[in-house]
Amino acid sequence: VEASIPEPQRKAWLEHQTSGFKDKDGFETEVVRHVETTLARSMYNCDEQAAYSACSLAFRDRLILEWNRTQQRQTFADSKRVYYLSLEFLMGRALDNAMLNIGQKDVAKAGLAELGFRIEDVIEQEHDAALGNGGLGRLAACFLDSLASLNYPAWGYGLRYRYGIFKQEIIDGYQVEVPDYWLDFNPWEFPRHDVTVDIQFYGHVTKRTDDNGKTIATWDGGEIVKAVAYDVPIPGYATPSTNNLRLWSSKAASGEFDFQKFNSGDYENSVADQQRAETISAVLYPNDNLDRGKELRLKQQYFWVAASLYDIVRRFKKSKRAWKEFPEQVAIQLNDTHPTLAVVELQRILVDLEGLDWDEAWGIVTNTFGYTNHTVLPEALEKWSVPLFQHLLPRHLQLIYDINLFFLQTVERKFPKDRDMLGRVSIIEEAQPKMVRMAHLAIVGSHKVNGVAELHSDLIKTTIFKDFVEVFGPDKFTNVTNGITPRRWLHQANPRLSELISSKTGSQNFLKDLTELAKIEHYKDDPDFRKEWAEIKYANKVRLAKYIKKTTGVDVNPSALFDVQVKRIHEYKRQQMNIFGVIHRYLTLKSLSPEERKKFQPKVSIFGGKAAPGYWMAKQIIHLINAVGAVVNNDKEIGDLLKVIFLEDYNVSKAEMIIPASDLSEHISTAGTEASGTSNMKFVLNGGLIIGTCDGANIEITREIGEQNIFLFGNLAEDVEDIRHNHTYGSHTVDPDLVKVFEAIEKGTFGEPNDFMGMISAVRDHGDFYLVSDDFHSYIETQELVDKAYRDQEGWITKSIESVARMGFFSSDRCINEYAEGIWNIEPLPIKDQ
Ligand code: CJB
Repeated sequence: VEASIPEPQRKAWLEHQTSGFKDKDGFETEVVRHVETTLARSMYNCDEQAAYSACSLAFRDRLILEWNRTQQRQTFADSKRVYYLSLEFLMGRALDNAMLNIGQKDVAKAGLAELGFRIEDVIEQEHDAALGNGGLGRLAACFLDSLASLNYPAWGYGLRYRYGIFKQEIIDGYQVEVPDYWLDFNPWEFPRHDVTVDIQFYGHVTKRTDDNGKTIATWDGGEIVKAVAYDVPIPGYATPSTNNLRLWSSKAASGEFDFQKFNSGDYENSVADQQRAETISAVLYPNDNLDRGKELRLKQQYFWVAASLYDIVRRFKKSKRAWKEFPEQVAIQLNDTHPTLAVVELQRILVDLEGLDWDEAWGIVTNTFGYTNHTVLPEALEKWSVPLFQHLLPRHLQLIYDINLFFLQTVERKFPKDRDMLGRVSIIEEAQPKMVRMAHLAIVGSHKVNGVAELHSDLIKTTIFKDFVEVFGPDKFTNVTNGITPRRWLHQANPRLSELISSKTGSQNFLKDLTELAKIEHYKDDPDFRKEWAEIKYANKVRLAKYIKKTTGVDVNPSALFDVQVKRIHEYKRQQMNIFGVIHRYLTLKSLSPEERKKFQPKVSIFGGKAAPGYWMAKQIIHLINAVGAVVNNDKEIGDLLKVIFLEDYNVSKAEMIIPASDLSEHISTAGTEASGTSNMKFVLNGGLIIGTCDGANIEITREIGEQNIFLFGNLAEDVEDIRHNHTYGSHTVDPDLVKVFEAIEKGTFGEPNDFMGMISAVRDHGDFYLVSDDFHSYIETQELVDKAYRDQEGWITKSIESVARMGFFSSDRCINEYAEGIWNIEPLPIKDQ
């Protein structure tokens, strides 16, 4: 029975609800109310944690109202929606973002101050929502911000992991992983116990022929797990639009443990079913750019995809439209290949459950999906074994075989007798055991495939997906260069810089249209502006220096050049080259006389990032960085000339503090390996310069800001293959400066040399796959150019201002508009007065 809506009461109540607080008193009243009632505490016993909780609940109340209105508006408009399917959403903290997007941080600051709290301390209480590994997950979070800010009708779908990415501790110089249980108190999610979907695994398929001679497949038996929806409101910036991120949590279908087993004394097994079911959404796999092929991961993928599609189809069916209109109402974006099963699941729903013809169903499917590729690294391309599929998802495997058959038939028509081509493009790899190539399935099942930066989109067309360009033609493949949200990565992370920019551009509109940054270039020679610019950077460095002192005990001089590399630790990202460079710098300093040393540019080398728990080489890199720090930081001769810092547990909220404090950041991947990079954009947007290779978005950043404002070095992507070939078949000599670095390590300068031999022999004895030695000389030379440029502080400030002014292109708003127009074919929903 549905309650009839008491319209007058509802209206009367809503009239009193505005989307913001009237003033600081209004805000305080709400905080006090939440402390005293929701939290059942007294204001006399309200600590920072309680203040955080109450403040979040007060803002959450504002969000919910707009969230409801947005959903009603979208339902009423009945226009096309986009669904962003991502296994990762690296959201970070929500409160600061909510306050800024609603536009009432000032009110909260004043209100909290009156209640006896500093807003910064309150914000710091929040645990990061860390449901992602790195760039791919953070990109999804930036996209949600832009989708809401631009008023697109959009939903995110993901998994509600009980444990996000592990917390990293550094103990005796080694990484130790600690579980990240983040759900103790999370005011930003709403359990929807009434929104559940039963998800089937295992079982068997039977086929029969109906009266019309049509084959009907039914999938029976196996195991059922329940998916429960948890909704997270996503506020847009300076708009009432508040979108929804729906995360699925797994539960045993019965929801209860087995009392019979319990009563008969079988305590352990009585909860086993429940625990097994809950395991599905228990933990985020902590690998970045690596596919491990674990059964539970495939279970996660199907669980999330099936629940999301059920939800999407249920919403579509309410509109009572014909199936052929599905792609006019629904766009689904596959964030990497992780959700590719959605292609098969939609075909299954349409053919097996809704009775559509194969071809009609397949037309709907391919017009619905778009696929984004984020990497060309072979070890990251997902493959699942056919026997595993057969066991876990028997009907889906049949459908994949049929999809593949029809696809290969079209290929054969186009390329008769080219058996090699058929083998190369097949969705099934003929190996032992056979494997399902998820990227091939994603390409075949989508109408558009995009890379994430120009170079990367070209590379996928000429290397890993070359054959598909021949099969489908070039128009199916496109580029959408990544972007970042300026709300979090400028306004929130660097409030003073944001304030200075708005004072010169005349408003905060640059946060909605980042190309307005261009206006600040007029002020690049204005002495007051330049002074304020430099002071802001310095203040951000002082803040980071204090944090370094607090967390590592090391004193660093804020006037030194802060050189930062923070990102996941990976051989292709080449943190090893950076630390070898630091050792080279240390050896050079040691060889100089005290007089000569005085001329040297003081530097703080700052590292941060997690290694996947099973990635031995990445862990060795972390260990070497810490070992070098332990020696260099305690060398009295060196003092402030060089410090080496490893910041523990790099995450989104730490990035918000570190990025605005950098003078120089390192984006030094082997050319052709980093698809885009997005932190490069964040650093430049905050006035830091870059040392980098001609890789990913570095290339487009250079085009926008000008070659004079970036320090590029190293071999080009087009030459990498030949160089590698030479390493294997030609002569391979290690760069002489790098030899000296290796000798120092081997002498025991940084502790037990055996601890670091893996890194050395990868370069010296195992083909130097990442071209560390080939690029080392050019890297060192370019670092010398950096030192020289930094000594000319005035010149440096000009570079910094020019760079920021020219970063307008890299907003995720531009990026989302490109997806909307070129891939999703959706329009923003206008906001009218309600
Ligand atoms: N990326 O973070 C990941 N994980 C992967 O498994 C594959 C790629 C990154 O995606 C970012 C967003 O597109 C890119 O900027 C970055 O270069 C890429 O490594």
